[in-house]
Amino acid sequence: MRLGKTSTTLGALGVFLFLSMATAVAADPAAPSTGLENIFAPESTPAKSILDLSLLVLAVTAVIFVVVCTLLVYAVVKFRGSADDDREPAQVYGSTQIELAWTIIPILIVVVLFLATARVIHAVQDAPMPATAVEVTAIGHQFWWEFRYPRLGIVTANELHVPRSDPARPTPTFLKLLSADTDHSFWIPQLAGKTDLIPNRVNQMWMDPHRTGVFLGQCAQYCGTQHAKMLLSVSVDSPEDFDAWVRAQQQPAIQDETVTAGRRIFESTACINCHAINGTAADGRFGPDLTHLMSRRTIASGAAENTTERLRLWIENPDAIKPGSLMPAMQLSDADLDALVRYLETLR
Ligand code: HEC
Ligand SMILES: [Cu+2]
Repeated sequence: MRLGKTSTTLGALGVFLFLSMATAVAADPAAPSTGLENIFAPESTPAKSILDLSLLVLAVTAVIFVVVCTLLVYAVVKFRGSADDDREPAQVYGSTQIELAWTIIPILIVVVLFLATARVIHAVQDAPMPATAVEVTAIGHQFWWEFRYPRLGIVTANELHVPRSDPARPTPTFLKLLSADTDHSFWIPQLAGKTDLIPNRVNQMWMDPHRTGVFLGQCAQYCGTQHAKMLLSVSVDSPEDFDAWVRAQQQPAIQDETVTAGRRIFESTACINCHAINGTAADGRFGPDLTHLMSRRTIASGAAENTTERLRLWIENPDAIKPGSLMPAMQLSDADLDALVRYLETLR
């Protein structure tokens, strides 16, 4: 009787798992992003191939689950004994048929799963790069992302921009993944599989998003204290918007005479050792490029909105927003802070 209870529990668990999977699959892909990215709503070829493969694996294993549970319930009910019956049941040894069946069927299942997986890995990892592809080098830092577009001469941080890829004229984005310090991992669930960024190694990945919008991800490999505040944001733009963004990013920083005071503070303190501002003396590479800081919605890898008040707080004391971040508090006076923020806010 105890066995019977176990299998009822197992059965209920199975039904629960199945229902929760079914509701996840039914989620509306057009629904506004909740910030919780849905692996069941792929928007790019690699993510779609991975989802299709996992649905196949889930289907195969679900069938096995149902068959095993059914046999288990059947056996428990059919062969249950009564309390006063202490005879041994009949013992059966060496049925060639049964031995063959439970050897060959699992081997066939494994071969099918292996072949299907190998096909998807090949299609995703060996996809040739078309001439129209956008090339990006993504570099993981503690605790932010650097994005370089070597062919376009752009350097930016934390908010990746890629063009929508239309099936008629594909413009996929091919990424080279590097690390400046330790292991990080690049994962935008709706766009592509997870790939690590490893020091002294070049990894690759690509995505061809079919829909415009902002897709979120998160560093998926523990890399230090602020690993959890390493948001990845990919803005998929229409081809026109992407071109406009590229042209704006290619400009050197705006020189605004009204904020010279702030600029002087920036250039006479350690800021320039860590940050680059294209067209000025600042060419540090330890922190994010600030040439077009104001084109980003957030600062510090999504840790704060890019507003006057948060920007000021960040420069005054980065730890207030991201404890353990690798930017030091510079002990500036209130007047200097105000002037600096006014300068930074001209960097559109
Ligand atoms: C020792 C190197 C270092 C110095 C000096 C430094 N920073 Fe930073 N800064 C960083 C790092 C590293 C980050 C990224 C922090 C993170 O997101 O974890 C950063 C981030 C920033 C950001 C946010 C950029 C973005 O897009 O997220 C701003 C703005 C900024 N620093 C301004 C300044 C200013 C102004 C100064 C001088 C008062 C300064 N920094 C001095 C290293 C430095
Ligand atoms: Cu990381």
